[in-house]
Amino acid sequence: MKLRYRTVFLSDLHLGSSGSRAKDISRLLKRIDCDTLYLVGDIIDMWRLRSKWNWPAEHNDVVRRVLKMVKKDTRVIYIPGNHDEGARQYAGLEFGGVELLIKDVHLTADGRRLLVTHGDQFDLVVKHHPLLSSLGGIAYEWLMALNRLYNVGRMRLGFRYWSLSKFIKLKVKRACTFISRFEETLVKEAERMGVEGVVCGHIHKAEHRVESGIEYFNCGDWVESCTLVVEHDDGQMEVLDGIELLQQIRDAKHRHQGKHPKHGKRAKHGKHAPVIAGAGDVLDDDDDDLEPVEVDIREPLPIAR
Ligand SMILES: [Mn+2]
Repeated sequence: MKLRYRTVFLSDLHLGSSGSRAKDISRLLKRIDCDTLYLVGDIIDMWRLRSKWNWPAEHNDVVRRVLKMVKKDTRVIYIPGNHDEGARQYAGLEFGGVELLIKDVHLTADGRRLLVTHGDQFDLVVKHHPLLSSLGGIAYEWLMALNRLYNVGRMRLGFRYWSLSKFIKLKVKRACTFISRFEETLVKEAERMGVEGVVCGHIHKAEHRVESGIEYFNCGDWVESCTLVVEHDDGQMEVLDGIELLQQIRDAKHRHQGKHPKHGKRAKHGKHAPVIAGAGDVLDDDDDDLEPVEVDIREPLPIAR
């Protein structure tokens, strides 16, 4: 089963950091068939890699999955963000068929032009207070680690995933002001460029809204919310929950095999094992169809300082 889209926009995968949901990203990419894949920044977290080299096999699998899509004629455009800004110096070049660009204007099937940018250039905190933003980054990582622990407990008890940062973003007014200012600035930039909308990432908050006639899309992230923006073949754009998509694929697969979608193989023992979002033991996980490693990243990539 393949999910067919004209364009897929993913951002903030943060590969190389322990929080990255790399396995889920690979699972989803495996099921996607699209003409163009935009990687909208913070794909490889060079900030984290610089302080601690952490590149498990699952993170490499994402790279291999993307390269496989290139081989199958998907156009892949990588627009670096602030966590992979080292790659910006290679803008205009191509790596294994992946095009590197600072920003792009995407033309939808129904003729709308959308500015594609990571968005950190429009984040005043990152721009003027780099120390503050990296401290914020460390605090964020601690919070995420705490949130993961909490959710392991919740899932063992059969509860749904609960997002701490979503809660904070909803509750804390300052975070709201920050987010709305970011969104506003990007809408203004699209207006200035005379395009119909913008697709960005950076603030880890998936979104679609229309502000003064300009469409604002944010891809969210794959550290926590696991979201993506897609363009259907008719030009319709949509923000999707990646974990829900994976669940639908799983259910469809079980229906196909004539099993009850909720209980899978374990049902015959009469045990109601909870289906955990992201736990892919029921999903076909073999990576035999992956190409041999073409890019083996053992050494840190050169980083411009
Ligand atoms: Mn960013």
